[in-house]
Amino acid sequence: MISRVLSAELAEHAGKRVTIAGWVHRRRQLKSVSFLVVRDRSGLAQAVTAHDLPPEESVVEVTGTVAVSPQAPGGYELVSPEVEVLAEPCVAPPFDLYRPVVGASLPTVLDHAPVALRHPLLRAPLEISAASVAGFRETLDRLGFTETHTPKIVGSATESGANVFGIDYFGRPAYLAQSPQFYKQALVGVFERVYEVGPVFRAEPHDTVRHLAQYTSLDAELGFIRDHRDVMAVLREAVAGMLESVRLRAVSALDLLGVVPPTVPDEIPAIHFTEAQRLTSSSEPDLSPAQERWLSEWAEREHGSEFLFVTGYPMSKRPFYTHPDPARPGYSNGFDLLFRGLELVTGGQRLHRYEDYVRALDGQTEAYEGYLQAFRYGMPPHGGFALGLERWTARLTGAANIRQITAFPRDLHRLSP
Ligand code: AMO
Repeated sequence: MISRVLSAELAEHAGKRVTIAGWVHRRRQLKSVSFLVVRDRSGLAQAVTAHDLPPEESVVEVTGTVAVSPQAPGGYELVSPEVEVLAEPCVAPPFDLYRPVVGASLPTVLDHAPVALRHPLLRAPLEISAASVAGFRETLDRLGFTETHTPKIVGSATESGANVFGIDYFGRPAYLAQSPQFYKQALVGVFERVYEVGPVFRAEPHDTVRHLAQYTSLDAELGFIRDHRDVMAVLREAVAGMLESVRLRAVSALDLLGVVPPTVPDEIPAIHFTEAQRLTSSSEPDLSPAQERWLSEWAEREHGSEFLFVTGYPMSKRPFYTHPDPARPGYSNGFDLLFRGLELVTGGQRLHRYEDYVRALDGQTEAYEGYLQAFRYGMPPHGGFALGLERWTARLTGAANIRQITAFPRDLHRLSP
């Protein structure tokens, strides 16, 4: 009986006749014999035949007998194959997908993303990204969090009015959500612990290697905390779970990219903002990208950690919902997590009493009435964080530009494909 198998499973079917399905990754026609390498979701498989072969990226089903072949990918190949072509490409890919390097510039890759991403080296970071999200979900599920889905079309800006996309909503002004911030807080009033994995939108006017106009935010929010340190502890678990999942689920992607995931210390080193200022000889109320890089190197040197928490950012630099540090006027219970020189996460404790919000908004509450309902009806001390998935994957895989590891990036210039 003929059964459909994956290319990675050939060894289990030695001597049998099986069918694999995928794309023609590479064909090599020699004088008397031809090699056909088929790519499917599990990897590559080779078939050997005397016949002509369809061009690269043809979609094929190949039925053949599994035979040992030390030179073939995985050590097995299909002999005496019958090749059925399910679809033929109209044009050749813009660069060879079978070469062990990506032979094209980033703009060429992005312009041809639907086919370029089939290159194993460009696909691998997306596998790492998927495994990371699976680990994030797994960890927060285990810790009693509920996954939620909140609106991406909203009536007011959540983070700052500056980089928000305005849209026309049935004749009324509306915005694309810059974060699920207000909704995740409201849902703490329902579930105590929530998380969300979803797109967020930032009208970033800057063309940088770490900003996108749409990115994937891994958000969490939890109630009944003492202060921001309880949030940091959950974040440490989430990051450890993401790395564990990558190690388990993305083995071949890690191998292909030559990436060894870092370990997370049991306790991630943490320094107060004022200490960060002292270390970088700065008196600025925020950290520059160069200072973040320097601090990361310092953490690696002093603490052997690729992760570093900076806590207690000045209140003036955090959004209005941030809880102040009761012990240090002017400073907040907000934190950032730096990873390999880059801000990966922002989080903190939030205000939870209605009157504190009225004060923080200087009484200008009209635009926020929907949000403030939660606090009118009683909210526990709570806090949360948001981790930028693309920044995470870029840092993990060593990609210099966030666009390299984003399937169809949106930025200042790019709206298609
Ligand atoms: P913040 O605005 O700092 O915080 O965003 C959280 C994290 O999202 C990532 N990030 C980005 N990634 C790609 N392109 C961008 N344009 C971009 N902007 C931000 C970063 C950043 O650390 N509501 C708060 C979070 C919270 O307190 O829970 C917020 O959105 O990795």
